Amino acid sequence: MNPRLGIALLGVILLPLSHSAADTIPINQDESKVPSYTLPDPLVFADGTPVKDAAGWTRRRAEILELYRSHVYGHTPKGLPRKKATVVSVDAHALGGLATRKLIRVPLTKDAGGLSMEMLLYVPNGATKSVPAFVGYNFNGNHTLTADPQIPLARGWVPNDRESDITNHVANGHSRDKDSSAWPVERILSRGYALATIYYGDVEPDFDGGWRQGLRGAVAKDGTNHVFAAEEWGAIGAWAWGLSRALDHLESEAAVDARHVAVIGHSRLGKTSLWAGAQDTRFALVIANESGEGGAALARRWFGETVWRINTSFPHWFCGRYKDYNQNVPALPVDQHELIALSAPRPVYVASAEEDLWADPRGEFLATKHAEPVYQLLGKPGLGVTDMPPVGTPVGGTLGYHIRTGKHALTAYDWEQYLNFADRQWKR
Ligand code: GTR
Repeated sequence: MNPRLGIALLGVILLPLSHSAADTIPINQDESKVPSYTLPDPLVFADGTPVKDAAGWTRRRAEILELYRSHVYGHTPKGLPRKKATVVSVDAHALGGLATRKLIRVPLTKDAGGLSMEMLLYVPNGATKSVPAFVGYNFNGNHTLTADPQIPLARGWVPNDRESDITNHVANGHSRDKDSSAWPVERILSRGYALATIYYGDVEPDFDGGWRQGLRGAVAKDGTNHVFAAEEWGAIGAWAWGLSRALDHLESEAAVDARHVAVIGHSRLGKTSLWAGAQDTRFALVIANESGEGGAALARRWFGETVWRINTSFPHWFCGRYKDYNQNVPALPVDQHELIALSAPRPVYVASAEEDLWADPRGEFLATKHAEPVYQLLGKPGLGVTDMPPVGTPVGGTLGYHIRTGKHALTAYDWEQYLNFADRQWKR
C-alpha cells in the first residue's frame, strides 16, 4: 500500500479513538511504562542559538519567563496597586517570650476597606541583628499554626470540601493549631529565623469561580463580569503576586533581613512559591515542597498527575492557554526544569515524599537536575549529584533535593532540611 494512504487510513481509524481519549488520559504510576521524552533546553534560545554566558542567560531568562506567562500561569496585570501595610497588633512576649508576634494587614486593592490579606509574623526575640525569614502561605488560616487565641480566625472562605463559604471555622473543624505539624514555629524561631505566613484564601478562594471574591475579580476593570483571555493570570499568579506584597512589607520590618527571605510552599502553594520566585528576584531562596504537576515535576514525564488532569480538576489555577496542551504536552514550549532555572543563581530546594506518587517524585528530582546546567553556567554547583538519592538522604549545592518517607504533607523533617539548607546558603 502507498505509505501515505496507509497513514491517512490510520488517521481515520485513530481519529475517533483520540477524540474519546480527550476525557480519558490515563494516570500512569508505573515507572516501566514511562515513555522517553525530549525536554526543551534552557540554554538554547527559541531561534536555536546557544546561550554562552551570564549575559546570554539574562536574555534567555526573559524569553522563558515570557513563555511561562503566555502558556502556563498567565500574565500578572501591569500597574496593580501597592499600598502600605498596617501593623494591627504587636505582642513582644509571644510563645512564652520566644518571639515578637505581629499581625499585619496588607491591602491588595486601592480602595480603603477593599480586599486585604492578613499576615502573621513571628520574629525571634533577643537577636542582635536583623534575621533572615521564611514566608509562605498556609492552607487553612493563620489561626491553625499555633494555639495562640490572639490570632484571628481566617475570614471568608476556607476550604471545607473546597467549595463552601464558611463563617464558623472552628465549628467546621478548622480549629486552632490543627496544622501545627506543618509549621514547627518554635523550632524555626529557635534556629534564628523569622516566619511570616498568610492564609492563601485571603488573596483568592481556591475554587473555579473563586476569583470573583478574590484579587483577580477585585482588580479586573469589569469586575466579576470579567471574561479571562487565554493569557491572563490564573489563581497561582494571583497568589504569587500576594507573596511579593508580603515581601514589600518585610522590607520595612527593621528586625527582618529582607535580603534573606526564603519563599516556601507546599503542593499547590509550592507551585506558587516557584512562580513567585521566578518573577520576583528579591526572594533569595525558593522552596517547593511536593509541588508536583505544574510545580517542580516535569510535565513531559508521563507519571502521576497530568497536564490534562490538573487543568480539569483545577481549571482556575493556570491560564486558559495551558489547556491547549491537555492532549499535547510535547507542544508546550517549556518544561518545569526551566521554571526552577528561572530562579538561578538563587538557591532552590525541591522536596518529594516516597508515597506521594501523584506528584511524581522522580519527575521532581529530574527537573531539579535538568535546571543544573543554568546554575553551572552562572558559576554555581547546582545539585551536585547524578542520581536520585535514596529516601531520607538530602543532597545538593545551590539546588537542594530530598525524598523522605511518608505521604503528601509538609513535615518537621522537611523544615529541618530547609533550615539546614538556608544556614548553608547564608553561611550561618
Ligand atoms: C492535588 C492536586 C495537586 C496538588 C495538591 C495540593 O489534588 O492534584 O496538583 O496541588 O492537590 O495542593 O494539595
